Amino acid sequence: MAPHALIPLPAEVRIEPSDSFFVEEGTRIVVDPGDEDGLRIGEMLSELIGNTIETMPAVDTTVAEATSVIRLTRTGADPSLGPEGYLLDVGPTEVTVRAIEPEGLFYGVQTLRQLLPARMEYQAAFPSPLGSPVAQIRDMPRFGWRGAMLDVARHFLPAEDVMRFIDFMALHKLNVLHLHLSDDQGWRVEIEGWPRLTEYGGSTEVGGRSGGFYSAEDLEGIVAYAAERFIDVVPEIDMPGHTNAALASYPELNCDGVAPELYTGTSVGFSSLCPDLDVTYTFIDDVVRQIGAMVPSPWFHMGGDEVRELSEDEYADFVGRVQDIVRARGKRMVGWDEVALADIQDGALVQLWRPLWKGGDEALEAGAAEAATALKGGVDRALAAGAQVILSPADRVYLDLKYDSTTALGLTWAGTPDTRESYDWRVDELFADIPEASIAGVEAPLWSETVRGMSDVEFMAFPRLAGVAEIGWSAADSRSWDEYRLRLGEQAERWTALGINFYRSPLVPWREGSSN
Ligand code: NGO
Repeated sequence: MAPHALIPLPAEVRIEPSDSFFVEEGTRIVVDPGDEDGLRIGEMLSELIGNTIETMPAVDTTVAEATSVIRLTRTGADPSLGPEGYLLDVGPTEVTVRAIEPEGLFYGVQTLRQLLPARMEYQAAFPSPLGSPVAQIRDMPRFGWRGAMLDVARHFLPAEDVMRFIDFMALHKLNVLHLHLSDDQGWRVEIEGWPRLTEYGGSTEVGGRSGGFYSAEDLEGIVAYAAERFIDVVPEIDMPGHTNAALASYPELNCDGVAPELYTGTSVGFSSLCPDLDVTYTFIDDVVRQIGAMVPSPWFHMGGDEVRELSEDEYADFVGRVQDIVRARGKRMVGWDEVALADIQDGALVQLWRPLWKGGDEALEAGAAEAATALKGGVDRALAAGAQVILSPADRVYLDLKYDSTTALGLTWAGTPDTRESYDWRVDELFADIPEASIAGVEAPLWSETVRGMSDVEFMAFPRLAGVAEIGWSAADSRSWDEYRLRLGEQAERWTALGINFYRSPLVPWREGSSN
């Protein structure tokens, strides 16, 4: 059995299993006077605990005569732990979370949650004592970008499902939700002045079923829900390729003025916005401005992947123009790794996804070796200009790939990364030629060609997403698969209580538990 079930693994953990803190009917949560964020985080904790006890713990700024206290405070915090770091001290009668920023308080609470019994996650649990071992934890993340991506374009996911996914991200201290909002098969966000994008372009999805889209209120609702959990929603409108839904909606966006049919298959690379038309850039500017207003993130993801319809020069000019629009609208650009072939500016992010970084170019086939050389040259130039990278190597962290050849859902184009392969790699080995300071972090994309509805999403994401969360958060030297798989096995009861439809990987000793 693992000594604790914390994922991601904290920087320093001391557990004293012989002594415990118990949440009781009289337990109080105490926050600093005037700390609105602390109050909100305290209330979230109270609700969680409230599943399992008769009276939800009161959240207040003082405590008269409680025998058991959970304190969330900014005083005595260690600034060297950074804005997301925290100290968690679980004593026999008092728990203290200290952090300089609310993010840190929130993460300290997630850690406390994982120390408390999994049955607290049931919505209406039978009242029973909740104990945490006495512990001292000092923690901070390795990377600032710890992301997951949902492709709501190939198969649409209603806002409630996205929020449920956000809950699971928060439990694992992930802080970026990248939403892939448009592709050949669907346009999923309302844009004023371009109503057919959603009315027509959003009407279907892969397989030809009816699709769907987010109104501005829906998207703002998702963003607000995420923000309460310290998750930044990064919107992506994929361009110039992956744009059939937009091209089908507006003939004037096509070079020949003729709109193609809606597309419900799963091929890639056949569509492109027309780089020679002025209306293309008016359209992009409208989209960037309006989405930028709905989503406060500093980032706008322009896609940029898999463009086969433009020449290299046309492509590079296009990316340059979009980058200027994004900057003019006050945002910083993110793009899939092909954008490194254009002139990438200071402050942008290049998301490495193609499995071209494998230990030395000799491991690659001839065509791929050429692509790898071009990509690496582009990335070097982008880094020299002041850009950074996000790591999403498909053969490791693409959540839409099958776990093995027997998985019913999923693709296989970059392999079948099982739970071990998606966890058991090191950033400094796989990307040895990129300095750590140039790495913003890691992100696990879940493309949805074969993934329809929340139950499919959960099955493909869990357990792999927990492993990616740990790669993003925990120091590389502290991680090992042999130890991790035990901690992972301990998640079964909590994930079951949360109703997560996770894949019981045969590589993991799941401890299902039976208590409620
Ligand atoms: C590729 C492609 C996507 C596919 C995905 C499937 C990128 C960046 N573009 O990743 O359109 O959905 O693979 O795994």
